[in-house]
Amino acid sequence: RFTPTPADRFTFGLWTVGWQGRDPFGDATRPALDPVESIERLAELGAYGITFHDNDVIPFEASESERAQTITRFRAALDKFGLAVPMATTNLFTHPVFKDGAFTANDRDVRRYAVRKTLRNIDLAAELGATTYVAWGGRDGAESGGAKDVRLALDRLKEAFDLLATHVREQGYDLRFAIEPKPNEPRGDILLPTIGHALAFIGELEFPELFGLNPEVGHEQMAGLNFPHGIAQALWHGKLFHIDLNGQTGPKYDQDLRFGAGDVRQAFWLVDLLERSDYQGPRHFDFKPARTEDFDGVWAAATGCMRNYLILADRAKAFRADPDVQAALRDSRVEELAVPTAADGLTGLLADRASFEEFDADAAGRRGMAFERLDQLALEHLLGAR
Ligand code: 3MF
Ligand code: MG
Ligand code: MG
Ligand code: MG
Repeated sequence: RFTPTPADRFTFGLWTVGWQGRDPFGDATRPALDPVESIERLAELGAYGITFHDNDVIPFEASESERAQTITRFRAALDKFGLAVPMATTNLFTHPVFKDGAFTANDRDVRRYAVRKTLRNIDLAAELGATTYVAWGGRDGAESGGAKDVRLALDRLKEAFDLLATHVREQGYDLRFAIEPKPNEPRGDILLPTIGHALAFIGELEFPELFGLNPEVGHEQMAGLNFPHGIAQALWHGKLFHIDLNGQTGPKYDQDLRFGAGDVRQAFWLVDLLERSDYQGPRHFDFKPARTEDFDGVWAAATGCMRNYLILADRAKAFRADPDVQAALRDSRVEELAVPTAADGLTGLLADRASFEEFDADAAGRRGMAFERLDQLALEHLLGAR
């Protein structure tokens, strides 16, 4: 029970299990992991695929021939262990050249380099069969007000995304972009800090249909926002292209806890929403196994991510199937929200005396919503008490 299989479509960033535990105050606590070993272990654990930044596989300084050899070895491992690559992305943040950002660096030569680095990895992503290309701003942001003209930075961000989309169209790739919002860290403030900011920005692009979102649990929660609500809005706009699942305990540094750790109630409502939605993409984990762990702890954390998703899906299903919950949902009039407010149109609404002139606002104000009972039932299902 709760044993993941590839049919569950669980995917992991190579940088997750491969994280060596370096943080701003401490050195690495684990040696580097060979991506081929990660592929083998994740396949054994029941994952469907892996995702990567260019430099998770190909060292930044690799020559053309080293790059080609590395890719050949990487592809062979994917084939051997049967893992897919549904998504890829670019590292535009580690090397010092990106210290002021990539697509929005003040230095034009850095911006041109960043777009070229991304274009090259898009070609590799398409070659490996990826259908989603994630763009996380990384260091596109600032620490001080005078350092970045944000309106110009948004012009340059649009310019970069228009170039990337033009390339995808010209090459005929079956690839869409998923922008990943994050409020801060490593910059003091990052551009496109939340799902809402990113959705609004996409509307200004030349090929908006090629752009959606890759929201991350912890990133929205760092801003104190409700992640399931953000996901619901992304779904509503048809823009949930991909997702980064992990855990976070409120507004603090980007914790990247394994999925299910952190705010388990939001995790429950998230899985309940995803499983009832039309989202068909991978369930992608972007977490960091704590730096206290050895490799046994790394694989335990990866397994925990997948098990917690399956357990929460099971709990959410039981919640929805419970007759007491169905009665509580009725008492809370949850489904009444599906009824249009004025199917009779503006004329009908204006002519309807019951809607205003004869409406008893005091009586309506006295009606209880019965949400407490509904939420208690949810909590009891989540806690395994029902
Ligand atoms: C940073 C992140 C990133 C992105 C990745 C692209 C290193 O907080 O979440 O992970 O997810 O760059 O997908
Ligand atoms: Mg993150
Ligand atoms: Mg992420
Ligand atoms: Mg995070």
